[in-house]
Amino acid sequence: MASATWVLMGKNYTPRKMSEKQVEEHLRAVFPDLIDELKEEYIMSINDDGNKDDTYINPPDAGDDFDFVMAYDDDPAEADERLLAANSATCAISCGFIGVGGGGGKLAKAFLDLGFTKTLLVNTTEKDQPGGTDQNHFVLVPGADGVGKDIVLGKKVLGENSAFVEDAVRTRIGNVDWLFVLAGGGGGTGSACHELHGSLSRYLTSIEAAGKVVYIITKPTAQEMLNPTISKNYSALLEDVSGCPHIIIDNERQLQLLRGKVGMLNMFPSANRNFAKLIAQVLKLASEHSEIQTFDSKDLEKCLGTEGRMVIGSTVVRDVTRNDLGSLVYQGCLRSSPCPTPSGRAKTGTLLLIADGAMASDPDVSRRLESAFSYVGGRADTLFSGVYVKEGIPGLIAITLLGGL
Ligand SMILES: Nc1nc2c(ncn2[C@@H]2O[C@H](COP(=O)(O)OP(=O)(O)OP(=O)(O)O)[C@@H](O)[C@H]2O)c(=O)[nH]1
Ligand SMILES: [Mg+2]
Repeated sequence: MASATWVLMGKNYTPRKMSEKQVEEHLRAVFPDLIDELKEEYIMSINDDGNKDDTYINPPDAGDDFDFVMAYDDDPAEADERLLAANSATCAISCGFIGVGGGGGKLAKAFLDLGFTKTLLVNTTEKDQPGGTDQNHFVLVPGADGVGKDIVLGKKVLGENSAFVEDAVRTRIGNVDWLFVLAGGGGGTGSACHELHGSLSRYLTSIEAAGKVVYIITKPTAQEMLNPTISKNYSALLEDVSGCPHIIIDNERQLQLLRGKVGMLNMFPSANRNFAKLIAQVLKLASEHSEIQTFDSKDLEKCLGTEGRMVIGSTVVRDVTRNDLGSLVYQGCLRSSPCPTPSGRAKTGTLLLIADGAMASDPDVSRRLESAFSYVGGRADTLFSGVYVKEGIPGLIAITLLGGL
Protein backbone atom coordinates (compact mmCIF):
# COMPACT_ATOMS: atom_id res chain seq x y z
CA MET A 1 0.00 0.00 0.00
CA ALA A 2 2.87 2.39 0.97
CA SER A 3 4.67 1.85 -2.34
CA ALA A 4 1.46 2.49 -4.25
CA THR A 5 1.06 5.76 -2.38
CA TRP A 6 4.60 6.83 -3.28
CA VAL A 7 3.77 6.10 -6.87
CA LEU A 8 0.74 8.36 -6.74
CA MET A 9 1.91 11.11 -4.36
CA GLY A 10 5.70 11.11 -4.68
CA LYS A 11 8.37 9.80 -2.27
CA ASN A 12 8.32 12.81 0.01
CA TYR A 13 4.65 12.46 0.83
CA THR A 14 3.96 12.32 4.57
CA PRO A 15 0.47 11.03 5.37
CA ARG A 16 -1.72 13.51 7.23
CA LYS A 17 -2.61 12.34 10.75
CA MET A 18 -6.41 12.22 11.18
CA SER A 19 -8.36 11.64 14.31
CA GLU A 20 -10.90 8.81 14.44
CA LYS A 21 -13.66 11.39 14.19
CA GLN A 22 -12.13 12.98 11.10
CA VAL A 23 -11.81 9.55 9.47
CA GLU A 24 -15.45 8.91 10.22
CA GLU A 25 -16.46 12.27 8.73
CA HIS A 26 -14.48 11.60 5.55
CA LEU A 27 -15.93 8.15 5.15
CA ARG A 28 -19.43 9.44 5.82
CA ALA A 29 -19.00 12.01 3.02
CA VAL A 30 -18.08 9.24 0.55
CA PHE A 31 -20.36 6.42 1.80
CA PRO A 32 -23.23 8.10 3.68
CA ASP A 33 -25.17 4.87 4.55
CA LEU A 34 -22.38 2.39 4.82
CA ILE A 35 -20.76 3.97 7.86
CA ASP A 36 -23.92 3.60 10.00
CA GLU A 37 -24.40 -0.02 8.91
CA LEU A 38 -20.81 -0.85 9.82
CA LYS A 39 -21.16 0.83 13.17
CA GLU A 40 -24.28 -1.17 14.00
CA GLU A 41 -22.63 -4.46 13.03
CA TYR A 42 -19.64 -3.59 15.15
CA ILE A 43 -21.83 -2.95 18.21
CA MET A 44 -23.77 -6.18 17.72
CA SER A 45 -20.61 -8.22 17.38
CA ILE A 46 -19.34 -6.83 20.66
CA ASN A 47 -22.61 -7.67 22.43
CA ASP A 48 -22.60 -11.19 21.04
CA ASP A 49 -19.21 -11.74 22.56
CA GLY A 50 -20.49 -10.50 25.87
CA ASN A 51 -17.71 -7.92 25.97
CA LYS A 52 -18.92 -5.30 28.38
CA ASP A 53 -15.76 -3.29 28.75
CA ASP A 54 -16.37 -1.02 25.83
CA THR A 55 -17.44 2.35 27.14
CA TYR A 56 -18.98 3.09 23.75
CA ILE A 57 -22.05 0.97 24.65
CA ASN A 58 -21.54 0.33 28.34
CA PRO A 59 -21.06 3.60 30.15
CA PRO A 60 -18.70 3.42 33.12
CA ASP A 61 -20.10 1.88 36.30
CA ALA A 62 -21.23 4.59 38.72
CA GLY A 63 -19.76 2.54 41.56
CA ASP A 64 -21.26 3.41 44.93
CA ASP A 65 -22.07 7.02 43.96
CA PHE A 66 -25.78 6.32 43.96
CA ASP A 67 -26.09 3.60 46.59
CA PHE A 68 -27.92 6.10 48.83
CA VAL A 69 -31.09 5.71 46.72
CA MET A 70 -31.47 2.22 48.16
CA ALA A 71 -31.74 3.68 51.63
CA TYR A 72 -34.55 5.99 50.53
CA ASP A 73 -36.27 3.28 48.52
CA ASP A 74 -39.90 2.41 49.26
CA ASP A 75 -39.18 -1.29 49.05
CA PRO A 76 -38.73 -2.58 52.58
CA ALA A 77 -35.38 -4.02 53.46
CA GLU A 78 -35.32 -7.76 53.77
CA ALA A 79 -38.28 -8.62 56.03
CA ASP A 80 -37.46 -9.90 59.50
CA GLU A 81 -38.95 -13.36 59.60
CA ARG A 82 -39.92 -12.89 63.25
CA LEU A 83 -42.22 -9.97 62.33
CA LEU A 84 -45.84 -11.04 62.73
CA ALA A 85 -48.09 -10.60 59.69
CA ALA A 86 -50.19 -7.44 59.43
CA ASN A 87 -53.57 -7.56 61.18
CA SER A 88 -56.18 -8.98 58.85
CA ALA A 89 -59.00 -7.49 60.94
CA THR A 90 -60.31 -4.23 59.47
CA CYS A 91 -59.24 -1.52 61.85
CA ALA A 92 -59.11 2.29 61.72
CA ILE A 93 -55.83 2.44 63.64
CA SER A 94 -52.59 0.51 63.49
CA CYS A 95 -52.36 -1.45 66.71
CA GLY A 96 -50.88 -4.42 68.54
CA PHE A 97 -52.11 -6.43 71.54
CA ILE A 98 -49.98 -7.66 74.43
CA GLY A 99 -51.53 -10.10 76.88
CA VAL A 100 -49.69 -10.37 80.19
CA GLY A 101 -50.15 -13.37 82.50
CA GLY A 102 -52.66 -16.23 82.15
CA GLY A 103 -55.92 -14.25 81.90
CA GLY A 104 -54.29 -11.46 79.87
CA GLY A 105 -52.98 -14.06 77.44
CA LYS A 106 -56.44 -15.60 77.01
CA LEU A 107 -57.98 -12.19 76.40
CA ALA A 108 -55.26 -11.35 73.89
CA LYS A 109 -55.86 -14.69 72.17
CA ALA A 110 -59.49 -13.65 71.60
CA PHE A 111 -58.21 -10.64 69.61
CA LEU A 112 -55.73 -12.84 67.77
CA ASP A 113 -58.62 -15.12 66.77
CA LEU A 114 -60.45 -12.12 65.26
CA GLY A 115 -57.52 -11.38 62.94
CA PHE A 116 -55.40 -9.09 65.10
CA THR A 117 -52.26 -10.98 64.17
CA LYS A 118 -49.97 -8.47 65.84
CA THR A 119 -50.57 -10.02 69.22
CA LEU A 120 -48.05 -11.21 71.81
CA LEU A 121 -48.68 -13.30 74.90
CA VAL A 122 -46.18 -12.46 77.63
CA ASN A 123 -45.93 -14.74 80.64
CA THR A 124 -43.60 -15.95 83.34
CA THR A 125 -44.61 -19.55 82.73
CA GLU A 126 -45.58 -21.69 79.78
CA LYS A 127 -48.17 -23.52 81.84
CA ASP A 128 -51.18 -21.22 81.63
CA GLN A 129 -50.87 -20.29 77.97
CA PRO A 130 -53.89 -20.85 75.72
CA GLY A 131 -53.51 -23.81 73.39
CA GLY A 132 -53.54 -23.73 69.61
CA THR A 133 -51.38 -20.63 69.35
CA ASP A 134 -48.32 -20.32 67.16
CA GLN A 135 -45.06 -20.13 69.14
CA ASN A 136 -44.20 -16.82 67.47
CA HIS A 137 -46.89 -15.12 69.58
CA PHE A 138 -45.39 -16.26 72.88
CA VAL A 139 -42.85 -14.33 74.89
CA LEU A 140 -41.63 -16.37 77.83
CA VAL A 141 -40.00 -14.06 80.35
CA PRO A 142 -37.09 -15.83 82.07
CA GLY A 143 -36.43 -15.75 85.78
CA ALA A 144 -39.49 -17.48 87.29
CA ASP A 145 -41.83 -20.34 86.53
CA GLY A 146 -45.00 -18.41 87.34
CA VAL A 147 -45.07 -16.04 90.28
CA GLY A 148 -47.90 -17.65 92.32
CA LYS A 149 -49.91 -14.44 92.87
CA ASP A 150 -46.82 -12.69 94.25
CA ILE A 151 -47.08 -9.23 92.65
CA VAL A 152 -43.73 -8.16 94.14
CA LEU A 153 -42.03 -11.04 92.35
CA GLY A 154 -44.13 -10.33 89.23
CA LYS A 155 -42.95 -6.71 89.19
CA LYS A 156 -39.34 -7.76 89.78
CA VAL A 157 -39.35 -10.29 86.93
CA LEU A 158 -41.18 -8.01 84.44
CA GLY A 159 -39.08 -5.01 85.48
CA GLU A 160 -35.82 -6.90 84.99
CA ASN A 161 -37.00 -8.14 81.61
CA SER A 162 -38.74 -5.05 80.26
CA ALA A 163 -36.01 -4.53 77.63
CA PHE A 164 -36.43 -8.18 76.62
CA VAL A 165 -40.19 -7.64 76.16
CA GLU A 166 -39.59 -4.33 74.36
CA ASP A 167 -37.26 -6.14 71.96
CA ALA A 168 -39.93 -8.77 71.28
CA VAL A 169 -42.47 -6.00 70.60
CA ARG A 170 -40.02 -4.26 68.25
CA THR A 171 -39.09 -7.36 66.28
CA ARG A 172 -42.45 -9.13 66.24
CA ILE A 173 -45.17 -6.48 66.42
CA GLY A 174 -43.08 -3.84 64.65
CA ASN A 175 -44.40 -0.37 63.84
CA VAL A 176 -47.84 0.34 65.28
CA ASP A 177 -49.43 3.46 66.73
CA TRP A 178 -51.31 1.89 69.62
CA LEU A 179 -50.49 -0.90 72.04
CA PHE A 180 -53.27 -2.54 74.03
CA VAL A 181 -51.98 -4.28 77.15
CA LEU A 182 -54.40 -6.89 78.50
CA ALA A 183 -54.13 -8.39 81.96
CA GLY A 184 -56.21 -10.29 84.48
CA GLY A 185 -56.20 -8.34 87.75
CA GLY A 186 -55.63 -10.32 90.94
CA GLY A 187 -52.78 -12.63 89.92
CA GLY A 188 -49.09 -11.90 90.29
CA THR A 189 -48.01 -11.56 86.66
CA GLY A 190 -50.89 -9.70 84.99
CA SER A 191 -51.26 -7.34 87.97
CA ALA A 192 -47.59 -6.39 87.50
CA CYS A 193 -48.06 -5.47 83.81
CA HIS A 194 -47.53 -1.75 84.39
CA GLU A 195 -43.84 -2.51 85.01
CA LEU A 196 -43.60 -2.70 81.22
CA HIS A 197 -45.07 0.78 80.77
CA GLY A 198 -41.78 2.68 80.57
CA SER A 199 -40.37 0.37 77.91
CA LEU A 200 -43.57 0.18 75.89
CA SER A 201 -44.25 3.90 75.84
CA ARG A 202 -40.57 4.60 75.10
CA TYR A 203 -40.81 2.18 72.22
CA LEU A 204 -43.88 3.98 70.82
CA THR A 205 -42.06 7.31 71.11
CA SER A 206 -38.98 5.88 69.40
CA ILE A 207 -41.03 4.92 66.34
CA GLU A 208 -42.92 8.24 66.40
CA ALA A 209 -46.22 6.44 66.99
CA ALA A 210 -49.32 8.62 67.07
CA GLY A 211 -50.95 6.61 69.85
CA LYS A 212 -50.44 5.42 73.41
CA VAL A 213 -50.45 2.36 75.59
CA VAL A 214 -54.06 1.48 76.52
CA TYR A 215 -54.74 -1.00 79.33
CA ILE A 216 -57.54 -3.52 79.39
CA ILE A 217 -57.65 -5.17 82.80
CA THR A 218 -60.10 -7.46 84.54
CA LYS A 219 -61.59 -6.97 87.98
CA PRO A 220 -61.76 -10.24 89.94
CA THR A 221 -65.18 -11.75 90.73
CA ALA A 222 -66.89 -10.93 94.05
CA GLN A 223 -65.86 -14.35 95.34
CA GLU A 224 -62.22 -13.80 94.36
CA MET A 225 -62.21 -10.34 95.92
CA LEU A 226 -62.78 -11.96 99.31
CA ASN A 227 -59.20 -13.17 99.13
CA PRO A 228 -56.90 -10.44 100.51
CA THR A 229 -53.98 -11.22 98.14
CA ILE A 230 -56.18 -11.10 95.04
CA SER A 231 -57.89 -7.95 96.22
CA LYS A 232 -54.57 -6.26 97.06
CA ASN A 233 -53.04 -7.22 93.71
CA TYR A 234 -56.05 -5.83 91.89
CA SER A 235 -55.94 -2.53 93.83
CA ALA A 236 -52.24 -2.15 93.03
CA LEU A 237 -52.91 -2.69 89.33
CA LEU A 238 -55.80 -0.25 89.36
CA GLU A 239 -53.63 2.42 90.92
CA ASP A 240 -50.82 1.78 88.42
CA VAL A 241 -53.04 2.23 85.36
CA SER A 242 -55.25 5.03 86.70
CA GLY A 243 -53.25 7.75 84.89
CA CYS A 244 -53.35 5.91 81.56
CA PRO A 245 -56.29 5.28 79.25
CA HIS A 246 -57.79 2.02 80.52
CA ILE A 247 -60.82 -0.22 80.38
CA ILE A 248 -61.85 -2.35 83.33
CA ILE A 249 -63.73 -5.55 82.60
CA ASP A 250 -65.81 -6.52 85.60
CA ASN A 251 -65.62 -10.31 85.68
CA GLU A 252 -68.53 -10.52 88.14
CA ARG A 253 -70.85 -8.51 85.85
CA GLN A 254 -69.60 -10.27 82.79
CA LEU A 255 -70.12 -13.72 84.22
CA GLN A 256 -73.55 -12.76 85.58
CA LEU A 257 -74.59 -11.65 82.11
CA LEU A 258 -73.49 -15.01 80.75
CA ARG A 259 -74.78 -17.27 83.53
CA GLY A 260 -77.60 -19.41 82.22
CA LYS A 261 -76.50 -18.68 78.64
CA VAL A 262 -73.27 -20.73 78.61
CA GLY A 263 -71.82 -23.48 80.78
CA MET A 264 -69.02 -22.87 83.29
CA LEU A 265 -66.38 -24.27 80.99
CA ASN A 266 -67.25 -21.73 78.34
CA MET A 267 -67.74 -18.71 80.60
CA PHE A 268 -64.35 -17.06 80.11
CA PRO A 269 -63.84 -18.07 76.46
CA SER A 270 -67.30 -16.69 75.62
CA ALA A 271 -66.80 -13.54 77.65
CA ASN A 272 -63.38 -12.95 76.08
CA ARG A 273 -64.73 -13.49 72.57
CA ASN A 274 -67.71 -11.15 73.10
CA PHE A 275 -65.53 -8.44 74.57
CA ALA A 276 -62.98 -8.70 71.75
CA LYS A 277 -65.78 -8.51 69.18
CA LEU A 278 -67.22 -5.41 70.84
CA ILE A 279 -63.87 -3.58 70.75
CA ALA A 280 -63.14 -4.88 67.24
CA GLN A 281 -66.49 -3.52 66.03
CA VAL A 282 -65.63 -0.02 67.28
CA LEU A 283 -62.19 -0.22 65.64
CA LYS A 284 -63.83 -1.35 62.42
CA LEU A 285 -66.72 1.13 62.32
CA ALA A 286 -64.20 3.98 62.70
CA SER A 287 -62.72 2.88 59.37
CA GLU A 288 -66.07 2.92 57.56
CA HIS A 289 -67.70 5.79 55.75
CA SER A 290 -71.31 6.59 56.51
CA GLU A 291 -73.69 8.67 54.41
CA ILE A 292 -75.40 9.85 57.60
CA GLN A 293 -72.76 10.46 60.26
CA THR A 294 -69.20 9.14 60.40
CA PHE A 295 -67.18 8.32 63.49
CA ASP A 296 -63.70 8.56 62.00
CA SER A 297 -60.25 7.41 63.08
CA LYS A 298 -59.41 10.83 64.57
CA ASP A 299 -62.53 10.62 66.78
CA LEU A 300 -61.52 7.12 67.82
CA GLU A 301 -57.97 8.23 68.63
CA LYS A 302 -59.33 11.09 70.71
CA CYS A 303 -61.42 8.63 72.76
CA LEU A 304 -58.64 6.07 73.15
CA GLY A 305 -56.05 8.68 74.03
CA THR A 306 -58.04 10.30 76.83
CA GLU A 307 -56.46 9.45 80.16
CA GLY A 308 -58.62 7.72 82.73
CA ARG A 309 -61.18 4.98 82.58
CA MET A 310 -63.24 4.03 79.56
CA VAL A 311 -66.59 2.29 79.66
CA ILE A 312 -67.87 0.41 76.66
CA GLY A 313 -71.24 -1.23 76.19
CA SER A 314 -73.72 -2.23 73.56
CA THR A 315 -77.39 -2.98 73.30
CA VAL A 316 -80.01 -3.95 70.74
CA VAL A 317 -83.43 -2.32 70.64
CA ARG A 318 -85.93 -4.43 68.78
CA ASP A 319 -88.89 -2.06 69.10
CA VAL A 320 -87.81 1.24 67.57
CA THR A 321 -91.28 2.74 67.87
CA ARG A 322 -90.86 3.26 71.62
CA ASN A 323 -91.02 6.85 72.72
CA ASP A 324 -88.22 6.44 75.25
CA LEU A 325 -85.77 5.25 72.56
CA GLY A 326 -83.09 7.73 73.65
CA SER A 327 -82.88 6.62 77.27
CA LEU A 328 -83.41 3.00 76.26
CA VAL A 329 -80.31 3.11 74.09
CA TYR A 330 -78.09 4.81 76.67
CA GLN A 331 -79.28 2.84 79.70
CA GLY A 332 -79.24 -0.42 77.74
CA CYS A 333 -75.59 0.08 76.77
CA LEU A 334 -74.57 0.68 80.37
CA ARG A 335 -76.70 -2.11 81.80
CA SER A 336 -75.27 -4.77 79.54
CA SER A 337 -71.72 -3.38 79.60
CA PRO A 338 -68.99 -5.70 80.90
CA CYS A 339 -67.46 -2.64 82.60
CA PRO A 340 -68.27 -1.31 86.08
CA THR A 341 -70.96 1.41 85.95
CA PRO A 342 -69.47 4.86 85.30
CA SER A 343 -69.60 7.55 87.89
CA GLY A 344 -69.08 11.24 87.29
CA ARG A 345 -68.86 13.07 84.03
CA ALA A 346 -66.98 11.67 81.06
CA LYS A 347 -64.52 13.71 79.01
CA THR A 348 -65.50 11.96 75.81
CA GLY A 349 -68.76 10.24 74.91
CA THR A 350 -69.32 8.21 71.77
CA LEU A 351 -72.59 6.83 70.48
CA LEU A 352 -72.55 4.57 67.45
CA LEU A 353 -75.85 3.46 65.99
CA ILE A 354 -76.32 0.74 63.44
CA ALA A 355 -79.73 0.82 61.81
CA ASP A 356 -81.22 -0.85 58.76
CA GLY A 357 -82.49 1.04 55.72
CA ALA A 358 -86.12 1.06 56.91
CA MET A 359 -85.21 2.55 60.30
CA ALA A 360 -82.87 5.09 58.78
CA SER A 361 -85.50 6.38 56.35
CA ASP A 362 -88.29 6.60 58.96
CA PRO A 363 -88.60 10.23 60.11
CA ASP A 364 -90.17 9.22 63.46
CA VAL A 365 -87.34 6.84 64.35
CA SER A 366 -84.78 9.46 63.35
CA ARG A 367 -86.44 12.03 65.62
CA ARG A 368 -86.43 9.63 68.57
CA LEU A 369 -82.80 8.75 67.97
CA GLU A 370 -81.81 12.37 68.29
CA SER A 371 -82.70 12.15 71.96
CA ALA A 372 -80.26 9.24 72.29
CA PHE A 373 -77.46 11.53 71.13
CA SER A 374 -78.47 14.21 73.61
CA TYR A 375 -78.46 11.60 76.39
CA VAL A 376 -74.82 10.71 75.72
CA GLY A 377 -73.86 14.27 74.78
CA GLY A 378 -75.27 15.58 78.03
CA ARG A 379 -73.03 13.28 80.05
CA ALA A 380 -69.74 14.04 78.31
CA ASP A 381 -67.68 17.13 77.50
CA THR A 382 -67.23 16.10 73.88
CA LEU A 383 -69.67 13.97 71.91
CA PHE A 384 -68.63 11.77 69.01
CA SER A 385 -71.21 9.97 66.97
CA GLY A 386 -71.67 7.71 64.02
CA VAL A 387 -74.72 6.25 62.30
CA TYR A 388 -74.26 3.28 59.99
CA VAL A 389 -76.79 1.53 57.80
CA LYS A 390 -76.56 -2.25 57.57
CA GLU A 391 -79.14 -4.85 56.61
CA GLY A 392 -79.83 -8.12 58.40
CA ILE A 393 -79.40 -6.79 61.96
CA PRO A 394 -81.65 -8.01 64.82
CA GLY A 395 -82.81 -4.48 65.71
CA LEU A 396 -81.30 -1.07 66.28
CA ILE A 397 -77.77 -1.69 67.58
CA ALA A 398 -76.11 0.89 69.80
CA ILE A 399 -72.56 1.02 71.11
CA THR A 400 -71.49 3.56 73.71
CA LEU A 401 -67.92 4.42 74.63
CA LEU A 402 -67.32 6.86 77.46
CA GLY A 403 -63.77 8.02 78.17
CA GLY A 404 -61.83 10.04 80.72
CA LEU A 405 -63.85 8.87 83.72
N1 LIG B 1 -62.03 -11.95 81.70
C1 LIG B 1 -61.20 -12.92 81.98
N2 LIG B 1 -60.60 -12.96 83.17
C2 LIG B 1 -59.76 -13.97 83.46
C3 LIG B 1 -59.48 -15.00 82.53
N3 LIG B 1 -58.61 -15.87 83.10
C4 LIG B 1 -58.35 -15.38 84.32
N4 LIG B 1 -59.04 -14.25 84.55
C5 LIG B 1 -59.01 -13.38 85.75
O1 LIG B 1 -57.64 -13.00 85.94
C6 LIG B 1 -57.31 -13.14 87.30
C7 LIG B 1 -55.82 -13.38 87.41
O2 LIG B 1 -55.49 -14.69 86.97
P1 LIG B 1 -54.30 -14.99 85.98
O3 LIG B 1 -54.38 -14.04 84.85
O4 LIG B 1 -54.33 -16.43 85.66
O5 LIG B 1 -53.04 -14.65 86.88
P2 LIG B 1 -51.57 -14.31 86.36
O6 LIG B 1 -51.54 -12.92 85.89
O7 LIG B 1 -51.15 -15.37 85.39
O8 LIG B 1 -50.70 -14.36 87.68
P3 LIG B 1 -49.88 -15.58 88.34
O9 LIG B 1 -50.48 -16.85 87.81
O10 LIG B 1 -50.04 -15.37 89.78
O11 LIG B 1 -48.49 -15.40 87.90
C8 LIG B 1 -58.19 -14.28 87.77
O12 LIG B 1 -58.38 -14.17 89.15
C9 LIG B 1 -59.46 -14.09 87.00
O13 LIG B 1 -60.34 -13.20 87.69
C10 LIG B 1 -60.11 -14.93 81.25
O14 LIG B 1 -59.92 -15.76 80.35
N5 LIG B 1 -60.93 -13.87 81.03
MG1 LIG C 1 -50.37 -17.22 85.78
